[in-house]
Amino acid sequence: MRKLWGRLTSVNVQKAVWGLDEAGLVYERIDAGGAFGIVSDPAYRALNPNGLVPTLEEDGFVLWESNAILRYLAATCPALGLPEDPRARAHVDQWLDWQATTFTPAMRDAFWQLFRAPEPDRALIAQSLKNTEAQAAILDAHLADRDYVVGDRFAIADIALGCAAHRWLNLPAERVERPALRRWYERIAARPGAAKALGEPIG
Ligand SMILES: N[C@@H](CCC(=O)N[C@@H](CS)C(=O)NCC(=O)O)C(=O)O
Repeated sequence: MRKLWGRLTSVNVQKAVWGLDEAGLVYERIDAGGAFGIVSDPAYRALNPNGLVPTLEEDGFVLWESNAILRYLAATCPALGLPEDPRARAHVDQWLDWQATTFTPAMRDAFWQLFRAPEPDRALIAQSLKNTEAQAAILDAHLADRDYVVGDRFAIADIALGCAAHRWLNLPAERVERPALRRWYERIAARPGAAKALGEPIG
């Protein structure tokens, strides 16, 4: 039995859902985190001591950290196979790390202030949008002559960055139009495997 814990409004849960759906795996998703609670329950903490989502559970095997979940799915499911070439794999890792350490953190303040703060801090939003524009420009330039983030096939780097781009492109804010980023996002968001992950309002 395979279970995924986490609410669909979490960008990190979206990555895991997209990975599972692309891989064609059967799983039960249990809403957890945010208003659903559960993440502070001792039983959940025993699975994931961080009290965060997502957590994947497969017959006693437990895995947290959304990009680790994506790497695991890619390692075990041919449909999401990692490239064999070590350099191409390294590029997949590079972009996964960049998503987690750079792109998503840059937009965090804007997202929280726009969706969660009772009195949004406009200066914080402006700074976060400015920081994210700089990262979006990097991704846009990278995608200028590519259909996918690494090589010529869809891979987990597209999933991680696709979920981050989904949030970025749907923030209720003004953005610089980035044609290559937009084209790539629309291409991968149209995949059947993305339907559930990207199907909810971002907030
Ligand atoms: N690095 C972790 C971050 C996980 C994380 O921060 N999850 C957020 C949602 S995106 C969370 O669980 N927040 C608390 C909650 O939803 O209750 C990952 O990539 O899985």
